[in-house]
Amino acid sequence: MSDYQYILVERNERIGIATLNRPKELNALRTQLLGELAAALEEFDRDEEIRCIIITGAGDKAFAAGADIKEMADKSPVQMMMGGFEQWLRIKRIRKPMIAAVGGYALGGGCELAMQCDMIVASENARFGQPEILLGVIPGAGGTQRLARTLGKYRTMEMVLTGAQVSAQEMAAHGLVNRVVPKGEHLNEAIKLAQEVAERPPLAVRLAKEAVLAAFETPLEQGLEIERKNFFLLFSSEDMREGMQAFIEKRKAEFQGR
Ligand code: CO8
Repeated sequence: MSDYQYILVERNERIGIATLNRPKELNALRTQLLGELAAALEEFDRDEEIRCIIITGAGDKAFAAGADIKEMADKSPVQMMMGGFEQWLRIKRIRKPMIAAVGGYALGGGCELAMQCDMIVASENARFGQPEILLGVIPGAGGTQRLARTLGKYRTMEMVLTGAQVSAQEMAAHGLVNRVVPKGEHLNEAIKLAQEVAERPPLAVRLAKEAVLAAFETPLEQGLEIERKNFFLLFSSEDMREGMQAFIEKRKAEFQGR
């Protein structure tokens, strides 16, 4: 793995863990940090040993308190466009499942990064919010769209128009958080969830992720088509033969990722 300045990268068996590591600045997302994160995630995505990825934040105060306001304050529109935005697209293209393990603040770009993940595990002190309006801007990395698709119009409007923070419990009640755990337990719980996913056949996991994401980006007919084609495609995998044979023989399936 490469040397990074602002993130830590580790492997826990078949799980890749990327930790945003600027705890004194509440893991604010500098452009370089986002570039490092995108590179680390791409490396995990290419690595056949890795089956699931976790993104978390160092320290107990924050997952990430947003884009780095000090870095952003003087930027022009063109600098913003040419700067960190490409990194968000790179993160969006990761094909393996990603879990956000959120302890403390997930605000602005931090909330958007958590929402780019496929599942969110949060500790009970986690706080989610899109406070950009308080800075004279609006969310720019998916906040208005991804919140609205999960929480609906009215809650999203309240969050985006007031910038108010929302608790992990409330986000769980509205379907944006999978599990709320005691303070400090978010990473352990995310690892447990990742281990479950890591045991599943990786080709099916990858095509399942693609199909679920299609629900957010395509009309129903097209999403159904993607699902159907991915379903048929998996009948060419050895893991499908193994999975069904193991069921018939009443034994545990041994998936090889082929
Ligand atoms: N950027 C830079 N520095 C930050 C940020 C941030 N987002 N958040 C916290 N920090 C720094 C503080 O400046 C402080 O540094 P210092 O000690 O040098 O003064 C340190 O982290 C600790 O923060 P606080 O002292 O403020 O800690 P508190 O516990 O008092 O407050 C809060 C915690 C409530 C989280 C507070 O820090 C806060 O409001 N932070 C800003 C939150 C925010 O507005 N986030 C949204 C930023 S805008 C954004 O994310 C847009 C994303 C667009 C993406 C699209 C790109 C193309």
